[in-house]
Amino acid sequence: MTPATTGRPSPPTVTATETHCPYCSLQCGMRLEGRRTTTVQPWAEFPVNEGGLCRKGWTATGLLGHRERLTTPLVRDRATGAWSAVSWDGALDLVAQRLRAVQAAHGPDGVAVFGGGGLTNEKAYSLGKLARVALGTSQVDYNGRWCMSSAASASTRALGIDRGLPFPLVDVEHADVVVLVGSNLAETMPPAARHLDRCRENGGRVVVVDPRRTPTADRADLLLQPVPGGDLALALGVLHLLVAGGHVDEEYVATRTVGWESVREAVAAWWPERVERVTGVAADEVRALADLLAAGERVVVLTARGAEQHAQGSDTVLAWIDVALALGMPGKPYAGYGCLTGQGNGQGGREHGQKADQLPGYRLIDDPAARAHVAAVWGVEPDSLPGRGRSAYELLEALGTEDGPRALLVHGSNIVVSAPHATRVQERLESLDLLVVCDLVMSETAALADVVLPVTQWAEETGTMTNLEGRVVLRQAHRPAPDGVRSDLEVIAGLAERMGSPVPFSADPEEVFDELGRASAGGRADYAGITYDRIRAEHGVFWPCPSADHPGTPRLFADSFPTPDGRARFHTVEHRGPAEAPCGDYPLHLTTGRVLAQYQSGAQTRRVRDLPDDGAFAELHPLLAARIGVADGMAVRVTTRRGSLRVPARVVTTIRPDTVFVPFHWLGVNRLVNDALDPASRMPEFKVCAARVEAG
Ligand SMILES: Nc1nc2c(c(=O)[nH]1)N[C@H]1C(S)=C(S)[C@@H](COP(=O)(O)OP(=O)(O)OC[C@H]3O[C@@H](n4cnc5c(=O)[nH]c(N)nc54)[C@H](O)[C@@H]3O)O[C@H]1N2
Ligand SMILES: Nc1nc2c(c(=O)[nH]1)N[C@H]1C(S)=C(S)[C@@H](COP(=O)(O)OP(=O)(O)OC[C@H]3O[C@@H](n4cnc5c(=O)[nH]c(N)nc54)[C@H](O)[C@@H]3O)O[C@H]1N2
Ligand code: SF4
Ligand SMILES: [Mo]
Repeated sequence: MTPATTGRPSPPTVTATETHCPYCSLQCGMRLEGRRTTTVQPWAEFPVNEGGLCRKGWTATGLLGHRERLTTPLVRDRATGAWSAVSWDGALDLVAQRLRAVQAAHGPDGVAVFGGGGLTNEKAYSLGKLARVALGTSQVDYNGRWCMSSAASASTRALGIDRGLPFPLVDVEHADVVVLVGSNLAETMPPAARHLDRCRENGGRVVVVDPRRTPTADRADLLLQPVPGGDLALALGVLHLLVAGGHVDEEYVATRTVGWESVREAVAAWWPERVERVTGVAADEVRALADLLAAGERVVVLTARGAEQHAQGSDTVLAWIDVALALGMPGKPYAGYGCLTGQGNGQGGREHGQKADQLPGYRLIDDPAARAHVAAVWGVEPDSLPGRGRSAYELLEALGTEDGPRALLVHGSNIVVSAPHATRVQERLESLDLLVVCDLVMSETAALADVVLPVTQWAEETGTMTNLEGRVVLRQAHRPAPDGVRSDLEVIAGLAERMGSPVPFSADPEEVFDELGRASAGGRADYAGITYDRIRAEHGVFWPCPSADHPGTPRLFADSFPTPDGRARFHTVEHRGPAEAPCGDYPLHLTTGRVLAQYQSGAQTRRVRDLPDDGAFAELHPLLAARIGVADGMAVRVTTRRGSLRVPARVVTTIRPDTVFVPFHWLGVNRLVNDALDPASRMPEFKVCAARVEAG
C-alpha cells in the first residue's frame, strides 16, 4: 500500500475480526471482514470447525443491516394495537414504573424474567443478578430448560458434573465406536460431521439411533430406527447383552463406580426380543450394536435432543451413561459419554445464574455457602437473595394466574413459537399486566409485548460463549451497532438503576466477565482464571479454570469423578414410554426437530434472504401416505389432543411408517406438542405425542 505516491486517499484498512457464529453450540470460528458490507471468511486455525461453516454461518451477516432490524424502543397501545416509537429513557422509565406498580400490588415475585441459551455468559450472569438483586424475584428461568436440561440433570447425578462434552470434539476421531442417540448433527452442526468422517477413515464405526434415516445416518455404519421414546429400553437391552456376553469392565465398575449390582439385576429382563417389541428395533440390530460396543476399546456415547426431549429424558440419558460406565469408558482417552448441547451458549447459559435454582459458577441457590459467596461478590446480604423459582414451562404456565407473576421480561427467546402447548402459553402471555421483550427483530413474541426494546447482535458487541466442549470463546465486536440500538447489558444496567438496585451494574462486557469470574470462583463451573486475553491467545479456554496459571481442563474424569467419593454412579431406571401412547383416535407418533437451513424459532434465519424458507411440512412414509390417500406435496392435517396444523406432505421412505415429523421453525407445530414434563429436569416432551394425520 503506497498512498503517498499515488496521491489517492488510502483504502480503509482491511482488518479481520476473529469471532464466532451467532447460532449453534459448535460456535464455529469465523473471520469477519469489511465494516459497511461485512463478509464471513474462514478461520482455519480454530480447531472445532477448521474454517468449515454451515449455510447458516456463511449467511449470518445477512441480518446485520437488515431492514426489519428494530432501531427504536416501541410501546404498544393495547386498545388499538398501534405501536409508537419512544425514547430509551422514556421506555426504561415506563418499564420501571410499571414493574414497581406490579411489585407493590403483588410482591417481588409478581415480576418474572425469561432468558435464553443464546445470550453471552455476561448477559446470562447479569440477567440472573438483575432478577435476584435489582428485582428481588425468584421467578427467573430460561429456554435452556427445553434444550439440554435432561442431560444436565443426568450428568450431574451420574458423573458429578454437567459439561456437554468431557473432551474436545476432535477426540471422537480416535474412537473405535461413536453412538449418536437422537442427534442429527449433519444438519444441526454440520462442521462436526468431519470429525465423525475422520473417525471412520481411521477405522472407527459410527452408529445412529433415530426414528428417521437422516443425513447423519447416511454417513453412519449402523442405523437403529426405534419408535420415538424407545431409547431407554434400547439402552437396557444393550446392557442386558453386555452382561450376558461378559463384556462389562468389571475392574472399572469395581474401582470407579457405585450402584452396578441393581442395574445388572434390572437389565436381566431386557432380552433382545422384548426390546424389539417395545422399540421396534429388530433383535438382531440390538445384538449388532452390543457386539460393536463389546469389541470397541474406545467407545463414545453421545446424546442429543432426540433422546433427551422426553418426559423420561433424564432417565434415558442415565441409561446411556450406564452403558458407557459398564464399558468402562468415562475417563479413558478418546472415550466416554457426552451431550451435544444446542444453543450458542447452551452450556454457559446454564452455569451463571439465569436458571431458577442456580447462582453463578453452577452453584445451587439453596446452598447457604453458595449464597454467602455470591452475595459477597455482589455486595448484598445473603438473606436478601430470593430462593428457588419455577422452571421455564411452569413459570410460563403460571403467568397471570392467582399466585403467578403479572409482568415478564424476555431476553433471547421467541416463546410463542418454541414453547410446547403454545396456545396455552400465548394465552398466559396475553393475560399479563406487562410484557417486555428485548430482541433484534419483531419476533412473534415481541409482537405480543407492551414494550419492545431493540438490542445489538453478535457482530456489534463483545462477549463470551461456552461451546459444547466447555470451551469458553470470545465473540468480538466487528462493526458499530445501528443508531438507536442498545446492548442487553445496557438495558439490564439501565433497568437495575431505575429499580433502585442497591449495587451498580456494569454494561461493559469485560468488566462483567471479570465479576462473573469472581462469582464463579470455587464453584463447579469455575471461570476465575479465564480472561479475554487468554481466550484470544489460546483458541478458547476450557472450564474449570480456577486461576491465571491453571491451563484449563479440556478432559475430565481421568482420575476421578467430581462426586463426594470420587466415583461415578449407576442408576437403575425403568422404561415407561411416552406420556401419550398412540390410541384409536391418535394412532401415530408426532415428533419434531430441525432442518439445516433454519435456526430455532426462525426469528433470525427466516429473515436471512440467502437461506431457503419453504415453511413447515410433515414427513410421512409412503405406506402412511397411501393409507390416507395423500401424495407428495398435497396438504395434510396433523392433529393432536391440543390442536391441529395444515402443512404440505413430504412423502419419504426415510421415516418410520408410524411416525410423522414436523420441524418447529415456523409458528404452529408447538400448538400440537405435549407439555408433559420430565420430573427431574422439567424438560417438556417435544419429541413425541400421539397424533392423527388426514388429507387436509
Ligand atoms: N439447522 C439447525 N441447527 C441447529 C439448531 C437449529 O434450530 N437448526 N438448533 C441448535 C439447538 S438449540 C439444538 S438443541 C441442537 C439440536 O440438535 P439435534 O438434537 O441434532 O436436533 P433435532 O432435530 O431436534 O433432533 C435430532 C433427531 O432426533 C430424532 N428423534 C426424534 N424423536 C426421537 C426419539 O425418540 N429418539 C431418538 N433417538 N431420536 C429421535 C429426530 O428425528 C432428529 O433427527 O441443534 C442446534 N443446531
Ligand atoms: N417442537 C419443538 N419445539 C422446540 C424444540 C424442538 O425440538 N421441538 N427445541 C427446543 C430447543 S432445544 C430450544 S433451544 C428452543 C429455542 O427456541 P427459542 O427460545 O425461541 O430460541 P430462538 O429462536 O433462538 O430465540 C431467540 C430470540 O432471541 C432473539 N435474540 C437473538 N440473540 C439475542 C440477544 O443477544 N439478545 C436478545 N435480547 N435477543 C436475542 C432472536 O431474534 C429470537 O427472537 O426451542 C425449543 N422448542
Ligand atoms: S454449525 Fe452452528 S456454529 Fe457452525 S456455522 Fe453452522 S450454525 Fe454456526
Ligand atoms: Mo436447543
